[in-house]
Amino acid sequence: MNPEASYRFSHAVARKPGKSVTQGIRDGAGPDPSPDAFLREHQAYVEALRATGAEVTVLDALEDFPDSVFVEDPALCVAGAAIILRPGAATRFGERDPMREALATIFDQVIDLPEGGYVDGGDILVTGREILIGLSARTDEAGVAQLEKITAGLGVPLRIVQTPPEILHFKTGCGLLDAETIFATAPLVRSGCFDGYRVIECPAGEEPAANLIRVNDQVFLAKGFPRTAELLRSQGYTVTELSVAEAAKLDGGLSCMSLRFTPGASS
Ligand code: CIR
Repeated sequence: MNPEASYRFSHAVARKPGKSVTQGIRDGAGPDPSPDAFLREHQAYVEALRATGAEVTVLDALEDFPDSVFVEDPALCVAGAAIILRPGAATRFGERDPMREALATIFDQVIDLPEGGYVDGGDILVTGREILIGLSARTDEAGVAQLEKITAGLGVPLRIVQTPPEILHFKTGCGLLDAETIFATAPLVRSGCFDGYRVIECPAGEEPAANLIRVNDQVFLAKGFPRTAELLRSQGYTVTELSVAEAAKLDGGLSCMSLRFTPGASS
């Protein structure tokens, strides 16, 4: 693998939130997000992605799919190919068809995850040396077995880990800072799944900050986590803080709202 391909991207894809975002899935009975406020947050997110130098495609809202703003879950773009996943939530399964259509205009190689299981993109962390995938309520062993066949063909090693049961997705609790450095919550650090990497632990009490993303020279961090911002800046990272208050009402965050990739780049 080219280690830098894990955080240097020429392109990104996002999808506008629709009015139906109020119907999005959430754990518990929290408040609905405001569609207008969500749209404003999304616009700021897209602008920040563009400011990193990436070419960003913003797809139209899909009112039939309230969670479709979280484009990370129905696809994985890696090693120059797009893989259409099989989201594990029934109301999200249909997001794969419009995502396939969109990615087919960008990628020469679009591969469907075969039937037999489920995988959400939120459970996948691509590092500079491998794909880490967390088994969760959305991602099962059968889905991972199918994915492994595809990623092996692309020349990218895949390692299975466990998403802690208290979080939705593996990346709810971690994010990549550079090819060799992972930012993660204490339970994930303690699990040992990042042994061999340089790890920066999320300050206690700021756990939602763990869903950060590195895009080219920037680290995007959720707004409202001052100790994390200071820690990362002290380690030399260039940090841009973005509000994800509306996405958070649906258990979403920074990684979920874009697919980031370089089309045609091999592993
Ligand atoms: C869901 O439950 O599927 C959405 N409400 C949130 C998805 C967040 N996606 C992500 O963490 N990759």
